Amino acid sequence: MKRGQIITISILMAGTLFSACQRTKTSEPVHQRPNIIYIMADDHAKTAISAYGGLYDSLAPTPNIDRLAKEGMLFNNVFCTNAICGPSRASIITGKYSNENGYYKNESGGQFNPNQWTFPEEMHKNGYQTAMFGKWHLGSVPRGFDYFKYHEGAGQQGFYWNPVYNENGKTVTEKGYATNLTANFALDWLKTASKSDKPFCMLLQFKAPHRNWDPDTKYVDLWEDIEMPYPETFNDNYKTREQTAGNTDMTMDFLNRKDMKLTPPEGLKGRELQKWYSYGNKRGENWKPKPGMTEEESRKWKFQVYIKDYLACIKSVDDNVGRVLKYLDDNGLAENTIVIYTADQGFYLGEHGFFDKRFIYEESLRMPFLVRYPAKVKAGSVNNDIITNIDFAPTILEAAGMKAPEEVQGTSFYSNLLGKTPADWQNEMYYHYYEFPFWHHVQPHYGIRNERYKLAHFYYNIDVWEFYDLQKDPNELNNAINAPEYQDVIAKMKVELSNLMVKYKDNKPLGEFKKITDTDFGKVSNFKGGH
Ligand code: SGN
Ligand code: CA
Repeated sequence: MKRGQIITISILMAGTLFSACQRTKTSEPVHQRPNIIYIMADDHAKTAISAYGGLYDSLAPTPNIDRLAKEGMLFNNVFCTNAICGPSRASIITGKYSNENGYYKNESGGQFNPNQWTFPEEMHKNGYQTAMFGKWHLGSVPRGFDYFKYHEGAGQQGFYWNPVYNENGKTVTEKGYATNLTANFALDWLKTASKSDKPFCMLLQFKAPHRNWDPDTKYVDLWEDIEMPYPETFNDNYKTREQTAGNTDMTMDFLNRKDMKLTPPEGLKGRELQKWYSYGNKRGENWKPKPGMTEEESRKWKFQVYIKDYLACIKSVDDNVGRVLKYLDDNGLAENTIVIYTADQGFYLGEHGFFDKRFIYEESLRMPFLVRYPAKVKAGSVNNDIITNIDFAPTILEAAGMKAPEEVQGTSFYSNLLGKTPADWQNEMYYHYYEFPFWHHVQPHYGIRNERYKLAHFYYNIDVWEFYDLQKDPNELNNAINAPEYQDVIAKMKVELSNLMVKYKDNKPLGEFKKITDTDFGKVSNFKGGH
């Protein structure tokens, strides 16, 4: 070894010792705290990630997202507590149910109360550099971020093309495709953040693959000559579920002309044009793409356009996840950076004849969840524990050496992530959905799901209980609420459901729940931070 090298190494060692002694209020030495990259897509069903397998895994693979499973842990049973955008996001950052964080609905759901505890703000207070990119959709000015750039327009849904962002309070219009742009901004921030001594926590929240499923130009015709396979329950007749699954506005019949990328007649402008595009949204507007088509041909045609555009949007999300992973690889950051990939809820890809989400049924209840953390998480591992979106905040904090305050309702699954599930880990979860009738006419309901069974009460202007044995009926086609063989289990689960409602402080009279559905809390776009 040359003299110069010895000196360099001595300096480096001294630096390491120095930073090891530098401690924050938290238990971990500064230099050991991991970076966090929390990636969340909008409406990305687990069935559209090839690591989870399924109908489209070879036709539309997601190699970059799959890397997280190969190099980290894949979670099979992560559930959303209120399967709709804003409320799920509010639950994720607060670690609380909608009834505790006050954010129940999207439509007339009001503004997220920014004066409450959130995990990004906690990380910021404890020395993390923090940033958020993409979809925010909470109508409030984001707090606890050094930098943010979120979608404005269309009630904070944002636009796929030439999107408008709110960059630290300033409105800016950018040229290009939203998924690529959002990742560009995130990577730009990372370049600076990763040079600092402080760890970083970045929320990268893609708008895609949300409705109206507008793919990047290069992916528009990817599967032109292929007929995509249909899910088993595409032709569900809703028997035993007539008033719930059988009475929605989310079947193929409700896909509108804009979703189907039809070209409007020339000369239509403004409101008239919007009206033309949104035709299909309302009951009685079911249209056929070609004269003479049967109902079935029409439904199938719409499904093909829908699923191809949806999967094509995901191609761009996957590409950009790849860019982020490459950045970490190229800069020696992979080992100590926790990368999470998830979505705000699940989604129907034709199951039960649906698109959209909202129901406690499996396809919308389930969230994809993959975590890579090479320093501590075993590559290629799989976890089957029951976890919900209120558990994310305490987990991320624990990974960063912090503890969530008592008021947080979720439980950290950090130990589960390290491969050691606590013996007393939760074996059931609680669900509550409120928005009705707009959009999609899904009855408000609450329920419980455990490892085998699911029980739900749909209560707004009907009084319907449903019960499913997921082992015998994984597709939830047979509401077995009246089946004699299940009466003992149902009675027991009703008690467990009441206990969960008490535990999560949601044990209120039905009238109060209905009031929440009926209350107009205001439009996201009407608030400062909304637009
Ligand atoms: C929009 C969509 C709905 C969708 C909601 C909620 N209609 O209003 O289909 O259910 O968003 O989505 S659209 O014609 O405007 O696309 S969420 O992801 O924000 O919960
Ligand atoms: Ca969503």
